[in-house]
Amino acid sequence: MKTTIDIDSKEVGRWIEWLAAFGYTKNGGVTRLLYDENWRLAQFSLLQKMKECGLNPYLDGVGNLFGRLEGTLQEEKAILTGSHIDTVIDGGKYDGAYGIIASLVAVNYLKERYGLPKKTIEVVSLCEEEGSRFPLAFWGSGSITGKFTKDDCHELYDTKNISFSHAMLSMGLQTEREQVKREDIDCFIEIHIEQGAVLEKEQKSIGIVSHIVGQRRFTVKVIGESNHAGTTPMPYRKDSMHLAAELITYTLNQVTEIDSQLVATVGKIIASPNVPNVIPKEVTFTLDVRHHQEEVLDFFCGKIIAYFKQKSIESGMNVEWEQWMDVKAVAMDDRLTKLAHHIVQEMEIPNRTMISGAGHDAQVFGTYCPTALLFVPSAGGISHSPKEHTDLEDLKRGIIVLIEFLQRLAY
Ligand code: HGY
Ligand code: MN
Ligand code: MN
Repeated sequence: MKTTIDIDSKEVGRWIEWLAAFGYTKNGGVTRLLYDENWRLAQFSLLQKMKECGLNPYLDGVGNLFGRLEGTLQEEKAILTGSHIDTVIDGGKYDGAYGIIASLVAVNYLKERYGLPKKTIEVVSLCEEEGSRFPLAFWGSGSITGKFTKDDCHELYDTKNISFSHAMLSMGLQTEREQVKREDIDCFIEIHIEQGAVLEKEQKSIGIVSHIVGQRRFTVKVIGESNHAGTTPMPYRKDSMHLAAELITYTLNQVTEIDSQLVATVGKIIASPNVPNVIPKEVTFTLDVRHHQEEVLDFFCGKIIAYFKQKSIESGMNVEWEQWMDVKAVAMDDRLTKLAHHIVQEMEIPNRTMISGAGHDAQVFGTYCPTALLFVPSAGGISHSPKEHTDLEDLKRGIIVLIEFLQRLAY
């Protein structure tokens, strides 16, 4: 790699471990859910770190944390760089967290080496991206860009029946808050682990994302009749688990029939009353569907919903579905992507352009302001798992590219 920039990769590793400690699980994963105690400790500890890095930290009305480095030109717009602080349940140390740490290390390096930028830079720790606690994802970036307003978070409950509003209030944040939508974002730059195996397989160190796939999420509820597991003959049952299994099997089998790049996942399933000797009254499952073309998503979702309706009539059981996410496939900004490509070529870093199969805050910002998304490799392509890992040298290389990127944009 050709560059005069150097940072201490061990220091980056210490930052990763430090942030992972907020929500460490017994098998080495991380669980840090929107507004939970680990989230609160992480966000307020990051606020302290931003202060130590000489940034002006502040929280907005939904808990997004910003660290501002004022530009000398005193322009209205700011360059935003960062990622999300929340995780999936028992996730990895790097998803989201790396992007925040990389941005903090990069802006701190630039300030130490070049002083104040011409353009204001803000490091952001976005409050929520995963949709792990409540049936709503991209709450942080969605609030900044106006995709979401306070009305979108009412009547949402987590699995412990705690309401979104109550969780926000317990953080000292007001649900009836002033709008947090911002009009002063110049561009958004995110660096993130790939969460796939392409870079590792092709021995590339940096991925430059051209597009992020569109993503739809549903909650499907099958309503049958609970009854005795021993005394109810099979023909007399309205077994919601049996029907749910049919719907799930059909849905997942349809995917490869329709398009090789379509993916669908049933990641969560809850039976009620959820005991071994009772035929379940209700089974609720989630469905996550992704593709980079909206028309493929339209066709697939239309097909499976028609099947749900048909099976509901045949079985005499109710099948209800609610779509609670619809994030469009988004192209990243051409000018920023070209600049990123120019930088990695100049530095002679092995790189490739690619589509992101994972969703990112960059796809929400991408419909709102010029946005770029960079990847570093994921070991074995594993993510959303305690086994998630990226080598220190890859983490360091990503930060060096981010430093150069921000330097070109802001100084
Ligand atoms: O689900 C995703 O693709 C992202 O990690 N939130
Ligand atoms: Mn994730
Ligand atoms: Mn992520």
